[in-house]
Amino acid sequence: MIREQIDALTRYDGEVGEIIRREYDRMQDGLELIASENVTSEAVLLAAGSILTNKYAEGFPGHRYYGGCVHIDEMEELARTRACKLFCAEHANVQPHSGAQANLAVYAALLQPGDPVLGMSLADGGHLTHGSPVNLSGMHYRFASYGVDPETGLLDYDELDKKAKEYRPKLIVAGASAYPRVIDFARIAKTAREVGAYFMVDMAHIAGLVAAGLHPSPVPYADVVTTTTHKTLRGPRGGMILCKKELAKVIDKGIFPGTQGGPLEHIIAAKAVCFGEALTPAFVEYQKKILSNAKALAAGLTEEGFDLVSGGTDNHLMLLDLRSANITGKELETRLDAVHITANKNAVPGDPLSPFITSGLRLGTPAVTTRGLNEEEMREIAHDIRLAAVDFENRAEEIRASVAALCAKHPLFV
Ligand code: DSN
Repeated sequence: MIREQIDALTRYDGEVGEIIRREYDRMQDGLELIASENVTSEAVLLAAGSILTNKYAEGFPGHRYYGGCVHIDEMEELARTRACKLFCAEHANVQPHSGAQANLAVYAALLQPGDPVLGMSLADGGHLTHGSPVNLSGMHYRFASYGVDPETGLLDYDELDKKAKEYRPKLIVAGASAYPRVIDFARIAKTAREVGAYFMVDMAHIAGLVAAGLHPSPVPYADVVTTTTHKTLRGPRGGMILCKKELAKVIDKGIFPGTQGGPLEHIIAAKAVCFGEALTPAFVEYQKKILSNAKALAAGLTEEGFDLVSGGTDNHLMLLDLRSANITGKELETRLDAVHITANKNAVPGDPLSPFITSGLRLGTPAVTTRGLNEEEMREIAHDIRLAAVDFENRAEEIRASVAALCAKHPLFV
């Protein structure tokens, strides 16, 4: 179906169609190991490409600023209901255009400019929108940060607790974009309660695992939970906010009129499809395979001689510490690109190099697991990555052949 869609588009607009065709081929012919990416279903793509893009619907179901929203209301209500069922949440706002928008909307809803906030340091695996000075979050609010123990690579909960008691934040933000271990939300919630702070969890990376019951859910512990819908959750590119009933009004206002205008109702339809898929037993099986593939890839990389931050992984991602491998994250990312393996350079805790170079590489298994790759194939990929790191000049063709065979065996869409 996807090929036919691209053909149809190419008949209307050859230039656009051909670029999409080239991107389709790149995806089909390469192994996607970026931990935050995935391959959505045809149903998600159909909804995202639907006529709902035509409709303006500022406001929320039952309270819109435009006429003609009767079916849009049905769709947004369906998405909200499915989201609440999936995550056992009291209220869902499915309008955030992205995870960053979701986070900024929560800050706008709960904070005043200049308020103190405590979030995980970007350098230790946090996220730009958790208080980086180059992001609006760090410019408008007074963020302090906690991080990981430099020896173990594990979140230092004692340090977090100590900082919270000294700093007295109005909000504590948990969640990460490069942390390979389980996060103890109950423990951070206890600290938040003790210092009288709101507790927000950005579960974007692990949302699929949470939905499947394979990572402890933050929903019972946090006042507000934000997420994207396109990572492990495997839906369309977008965001969502979950919260307790008593915060529903203020959080909704943080999105509209606070930080966004018209919602993307075609994307909300695709989110509804994604939540429907995530409520099936097949999705739980898929998430289990993401985890077993991540464990196999981490074990394979360790056997190949790589150091992993924290020594391994409990979730869908891992972080190679390349300081002992005599190669930078940037160089390894470039070499892997050349053999059709896509990954991203990433700072490791205590990284002496700049974020544009880095001493680390982040790898994740959601997208390759969607394509059906198995644990044995993860070990083959680990070997390919090792060859790229140690003997790229002589072994590049061999790696390309290995990648091509894996991609041919596991088509992007069947
Ligand atoms: N950019 C995302 C990631 O790659 O983790 C986080 O927003």
